[in-house]
Amino acid sequence: MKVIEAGVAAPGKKVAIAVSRFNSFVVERLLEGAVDTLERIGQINPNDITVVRVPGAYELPLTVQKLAESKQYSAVIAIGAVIRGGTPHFDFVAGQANSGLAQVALNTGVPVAFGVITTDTDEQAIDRAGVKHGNKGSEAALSALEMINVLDQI
Ligand code: INI
Repeated sequence: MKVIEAGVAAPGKKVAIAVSRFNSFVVERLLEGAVDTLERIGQINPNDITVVRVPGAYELPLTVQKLAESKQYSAVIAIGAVIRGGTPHFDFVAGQANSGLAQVALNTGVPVAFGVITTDTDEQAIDRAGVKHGNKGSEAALSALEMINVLDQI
């Protein structure tokens, strides 16, 4: 039996992070988690990390698509926070971010890590940005690193 699996060190690789400004109080913590994981665990050189800021999670799929199509990056990480308000707007933004990002990965063949949290409350968002439930930006970065190495082997 041949099993393909990979570690998470990827020195020498270039990674892009698309990050939304909306809900910056939590998104900045997710970004910090992602960068820390890329550098400390992935051994990615800080100069090989490109951060692109966009208005909101709705803008992430197009931005990530452009980054992936540039073929300059081994993986792209999307980071954002969609927090439910009292209107259906949440569902449109969260749905577009989710399906749009999945589509980009399939269409370009470049791994796209999903670091967009969708929560009902600010507190749940904070808990996922380095408080009670880890840091989803860091988890997305770990997944990007592993996918870079897995896809390299296939
Ligand atoms: N964008 C977010 O990233 N998170 C949200 O919670 C959010 N809400 O709830 O409205 C949000 N809206 C803005 C949206 O992403 C676009 O930037 C905007 O609609 C302009 O295209």
